[in-house]
Amino acid sequence: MSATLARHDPDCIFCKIIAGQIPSKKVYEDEELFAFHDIHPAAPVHFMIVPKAHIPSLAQATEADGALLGRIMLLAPKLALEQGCNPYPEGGFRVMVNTGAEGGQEVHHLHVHVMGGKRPWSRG
Ligand code: DGP
Repeated sequence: MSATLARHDPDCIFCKIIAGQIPSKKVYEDEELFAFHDIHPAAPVHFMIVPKAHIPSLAQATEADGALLGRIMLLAPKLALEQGCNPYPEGGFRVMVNTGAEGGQEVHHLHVHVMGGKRPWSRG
């Protein structure tokens, strides 16, 4: 079994989205990463990039996940532009990783929010 499949939680809503068991508005997919629109957008452009591996939160990421996290960060600006965010520096976007209850995390599968578009936003 691959490392990615070994880190799958059948009860996780984002694992189900990645597996296609729950529909989503997909933005991007490769072997390791999946990106899709947030069901409750807080900005004109609002999608999330998630690892396919079930890492519950940033607090559980390890040194071994370093390259994966780096790939997410480098993918964010590319997808942000593709999804309609305006270019830096007049435009740009926000990257947010809610972690744990006090960090506002509701879904316990590591996800990186990417938000942009003309302000004001609801989480502005
Ligand atoms: P957070 O608070 O960081 O855990 O944000 C979780 C986000 O996930 C929240 O903004 C809403 C979104 N979300 C929850 N369930 C679904 C779903 O079934 N589909 C999609 N596309 N987004 C979801």
